[in-house]
Amino acid sequence: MQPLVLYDTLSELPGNNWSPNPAKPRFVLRYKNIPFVTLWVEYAEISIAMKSIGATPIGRKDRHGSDVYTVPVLSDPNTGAIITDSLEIASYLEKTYPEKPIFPNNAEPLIRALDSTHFSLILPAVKPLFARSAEILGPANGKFFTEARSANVPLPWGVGHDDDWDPLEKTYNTVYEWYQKTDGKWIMGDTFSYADIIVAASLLWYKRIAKEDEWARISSWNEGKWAQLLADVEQEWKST
Ligand SMILES: N[C@@H](CCC(=O)N[C@@H](CS)C(=O)NCC(=O)O)C(=O)O
Repeated sequence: MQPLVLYDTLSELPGNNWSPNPAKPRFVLRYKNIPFVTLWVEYAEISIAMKSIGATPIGRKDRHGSDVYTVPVLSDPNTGAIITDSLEIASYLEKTYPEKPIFPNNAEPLIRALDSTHFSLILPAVKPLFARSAEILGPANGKFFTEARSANVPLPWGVGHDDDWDPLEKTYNTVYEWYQKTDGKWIMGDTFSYADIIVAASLLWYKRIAKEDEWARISSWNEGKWAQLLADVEQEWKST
C-alpha cells in the first residue's frame, strides 16, 4: 500500500500540527493505522497549492472573486482519489478502509449533524483562539488569516479579559451536556467514534496555540473534561 498524502497548513510552532480541520483526518489515519505523509502548505498559499494538485474548491469566492480552496485535502495514490473537506475525507476513509470504524452502528448521518452543530457553536466563540492563531502563523500568513477569517468572525479578537473567554466557556457547557447524556467517556457511550475526534481536534488546536494560562483556563472547565478527552482520544490511536 502506498502512503496517502495529507495536505495541512504550516505554522511557526515547533512540530507544526496546530490547525483543527487537518487534525481530524490525521486522527482518523492514525486510528485506522493507514500509512500517510503530510505535506505542509503556507496558509496564504492554500488556494494556489490545492488548485495545482487538482483539488475541488469549496464553492465560495474570496474578495477578489477567485475560488477558495481549503485544507485538509487528502490524496490517495492507491485509488487516485483527491478529497477536500475533513468530513468528506473521514467518510472516504471509512468506505475505503472500513477496518476500525469511526462511524459505528451506521452513525454517519448523526455525526454529520453533530459536525455542523459543533462548528456553529464554536465559530462565534473562538475569537481569542483566532488571535493566537494569527500570531503563530508569522506576519505574512497571519495577516492573510486575519483578513480571511474576519469576514465571518468580525474583529476585534480580544484575549486579555475574562469576557473574551465567556462565549467559549458557554459553548463547552453545551458540549459537556452532550457528554453527560451517555454512560461512557465517549459521545456514543463506550464506543469511540468520529464525534469524539471532532471535539478533540478543536481542543488540540487550543492546547497547541494558547498561552499556558489560557489552556489552564480551558482545562479547568467542566471538571477537567477537555484535557482528559483530548488525552483519551490521543490514547486511542497511540494504543493501536
Ligand atoms: N469545512 C472545511 C473547513 C476547512 C478550512 O476552513 N480550512 C482552513 C484551514 S484550517 C483553510 O484552508 N482556509 C483557507 C482559506 O480560508 O483561505 C473542513 O472541515 O475541511
